[in-house]
Amino acid sequence: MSVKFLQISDTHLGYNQYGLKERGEDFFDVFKEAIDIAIDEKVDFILHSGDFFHTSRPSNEVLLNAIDQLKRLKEANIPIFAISGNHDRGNQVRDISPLKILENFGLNLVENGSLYYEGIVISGLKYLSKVAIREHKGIKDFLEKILEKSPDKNALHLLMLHAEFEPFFPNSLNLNKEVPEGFDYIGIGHYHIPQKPFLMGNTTVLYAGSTEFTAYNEKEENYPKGIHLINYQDKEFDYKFLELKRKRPFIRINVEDNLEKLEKDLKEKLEESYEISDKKPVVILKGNVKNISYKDIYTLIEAKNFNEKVLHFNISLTNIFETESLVESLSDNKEEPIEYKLKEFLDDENLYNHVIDVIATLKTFDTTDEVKKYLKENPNLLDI
Ligand SMILES: [Mn+2]
Repeated sequence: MSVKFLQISDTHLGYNQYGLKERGEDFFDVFKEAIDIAIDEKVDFILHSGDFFHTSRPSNEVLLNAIDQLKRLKEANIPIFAISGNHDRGNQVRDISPLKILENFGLNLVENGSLYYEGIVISGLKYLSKVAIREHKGIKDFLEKILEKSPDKNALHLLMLHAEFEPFFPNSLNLNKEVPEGFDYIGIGHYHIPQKPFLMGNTTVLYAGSTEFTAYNEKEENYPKGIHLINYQDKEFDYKFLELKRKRPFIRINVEDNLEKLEKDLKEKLEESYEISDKKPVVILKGNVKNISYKDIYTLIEAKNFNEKVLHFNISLTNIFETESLVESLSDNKEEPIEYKLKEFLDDENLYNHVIDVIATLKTFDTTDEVKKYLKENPNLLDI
């Protein structure tokens, strides 16, 4: 038997990152590119391992655009099988997964069970809450039941999962212990950096990754975004990673106490970016500085018209001087600064650090108008 399919995951349709419609369009651009590839390659089907939508309440426009892409697949006779991820499963009490709507337009939802398609058993387990996982001491019993009910024990068994596994998520499930023998292939969503497939016993495992940046950090920046073309022939999985070209370029620059250097770095990186993509990049500026402020950077951006060449600036500065003065005031404890007061009622250390960062950022502006402008350009400042 031979079969050819596309493994995709974490498309997060409808995510207007940074509050920008353009970012929402980017997520659709790469999704369309994936569908183009499926059609060009004449694959037998697509597996989607969760987080199809960014939220469980996508807008009508997002639903309509998703349905348009499903129509293209239907016309090309390519079925798509999917599970819900943590982003789009709905909270079960208040509402159902929006993928249930797409079932009426040809999407095959495999939430906790199997479908039998042309001699292949395609199984899926949607994202489960931490409570459900604790109650069942993992996901193994779900997977064992799926296998028990398999319509054809000798068929090729493909599985989709969307869950947290070691080592990508600390203190999470151990894939080796959770998966019973009997699945030939597992496509896993949730972890956003695409990995190469590996063998676990007789099972081929692939962490698919996301198709666009939902978060941008040092860990993700050096990895491409893409999808996976899988060819199963003579009992072996042959594999090809296909990079998606329509993704938005991201640039990261380390900010030092030198505005001239920043200008030079920015110019260089923008030129490089325009060589690989006609999309204006998102620019991440980060640094530990003493003598320059957000305001200085915004003044530079405006004076040199960088706004015209960049989709969005995401700036985050840590001010060495501010941190030092905070430590001093904490130790002598003469008057209680707001940071000290906050510690009394913010138990969570991450939350505390986040709030302190926000305050430090806002302190560098002189007027409310400046703060408003900054918040408009960096709406994710308050994301927790
Ligand atoms: Mn995701």
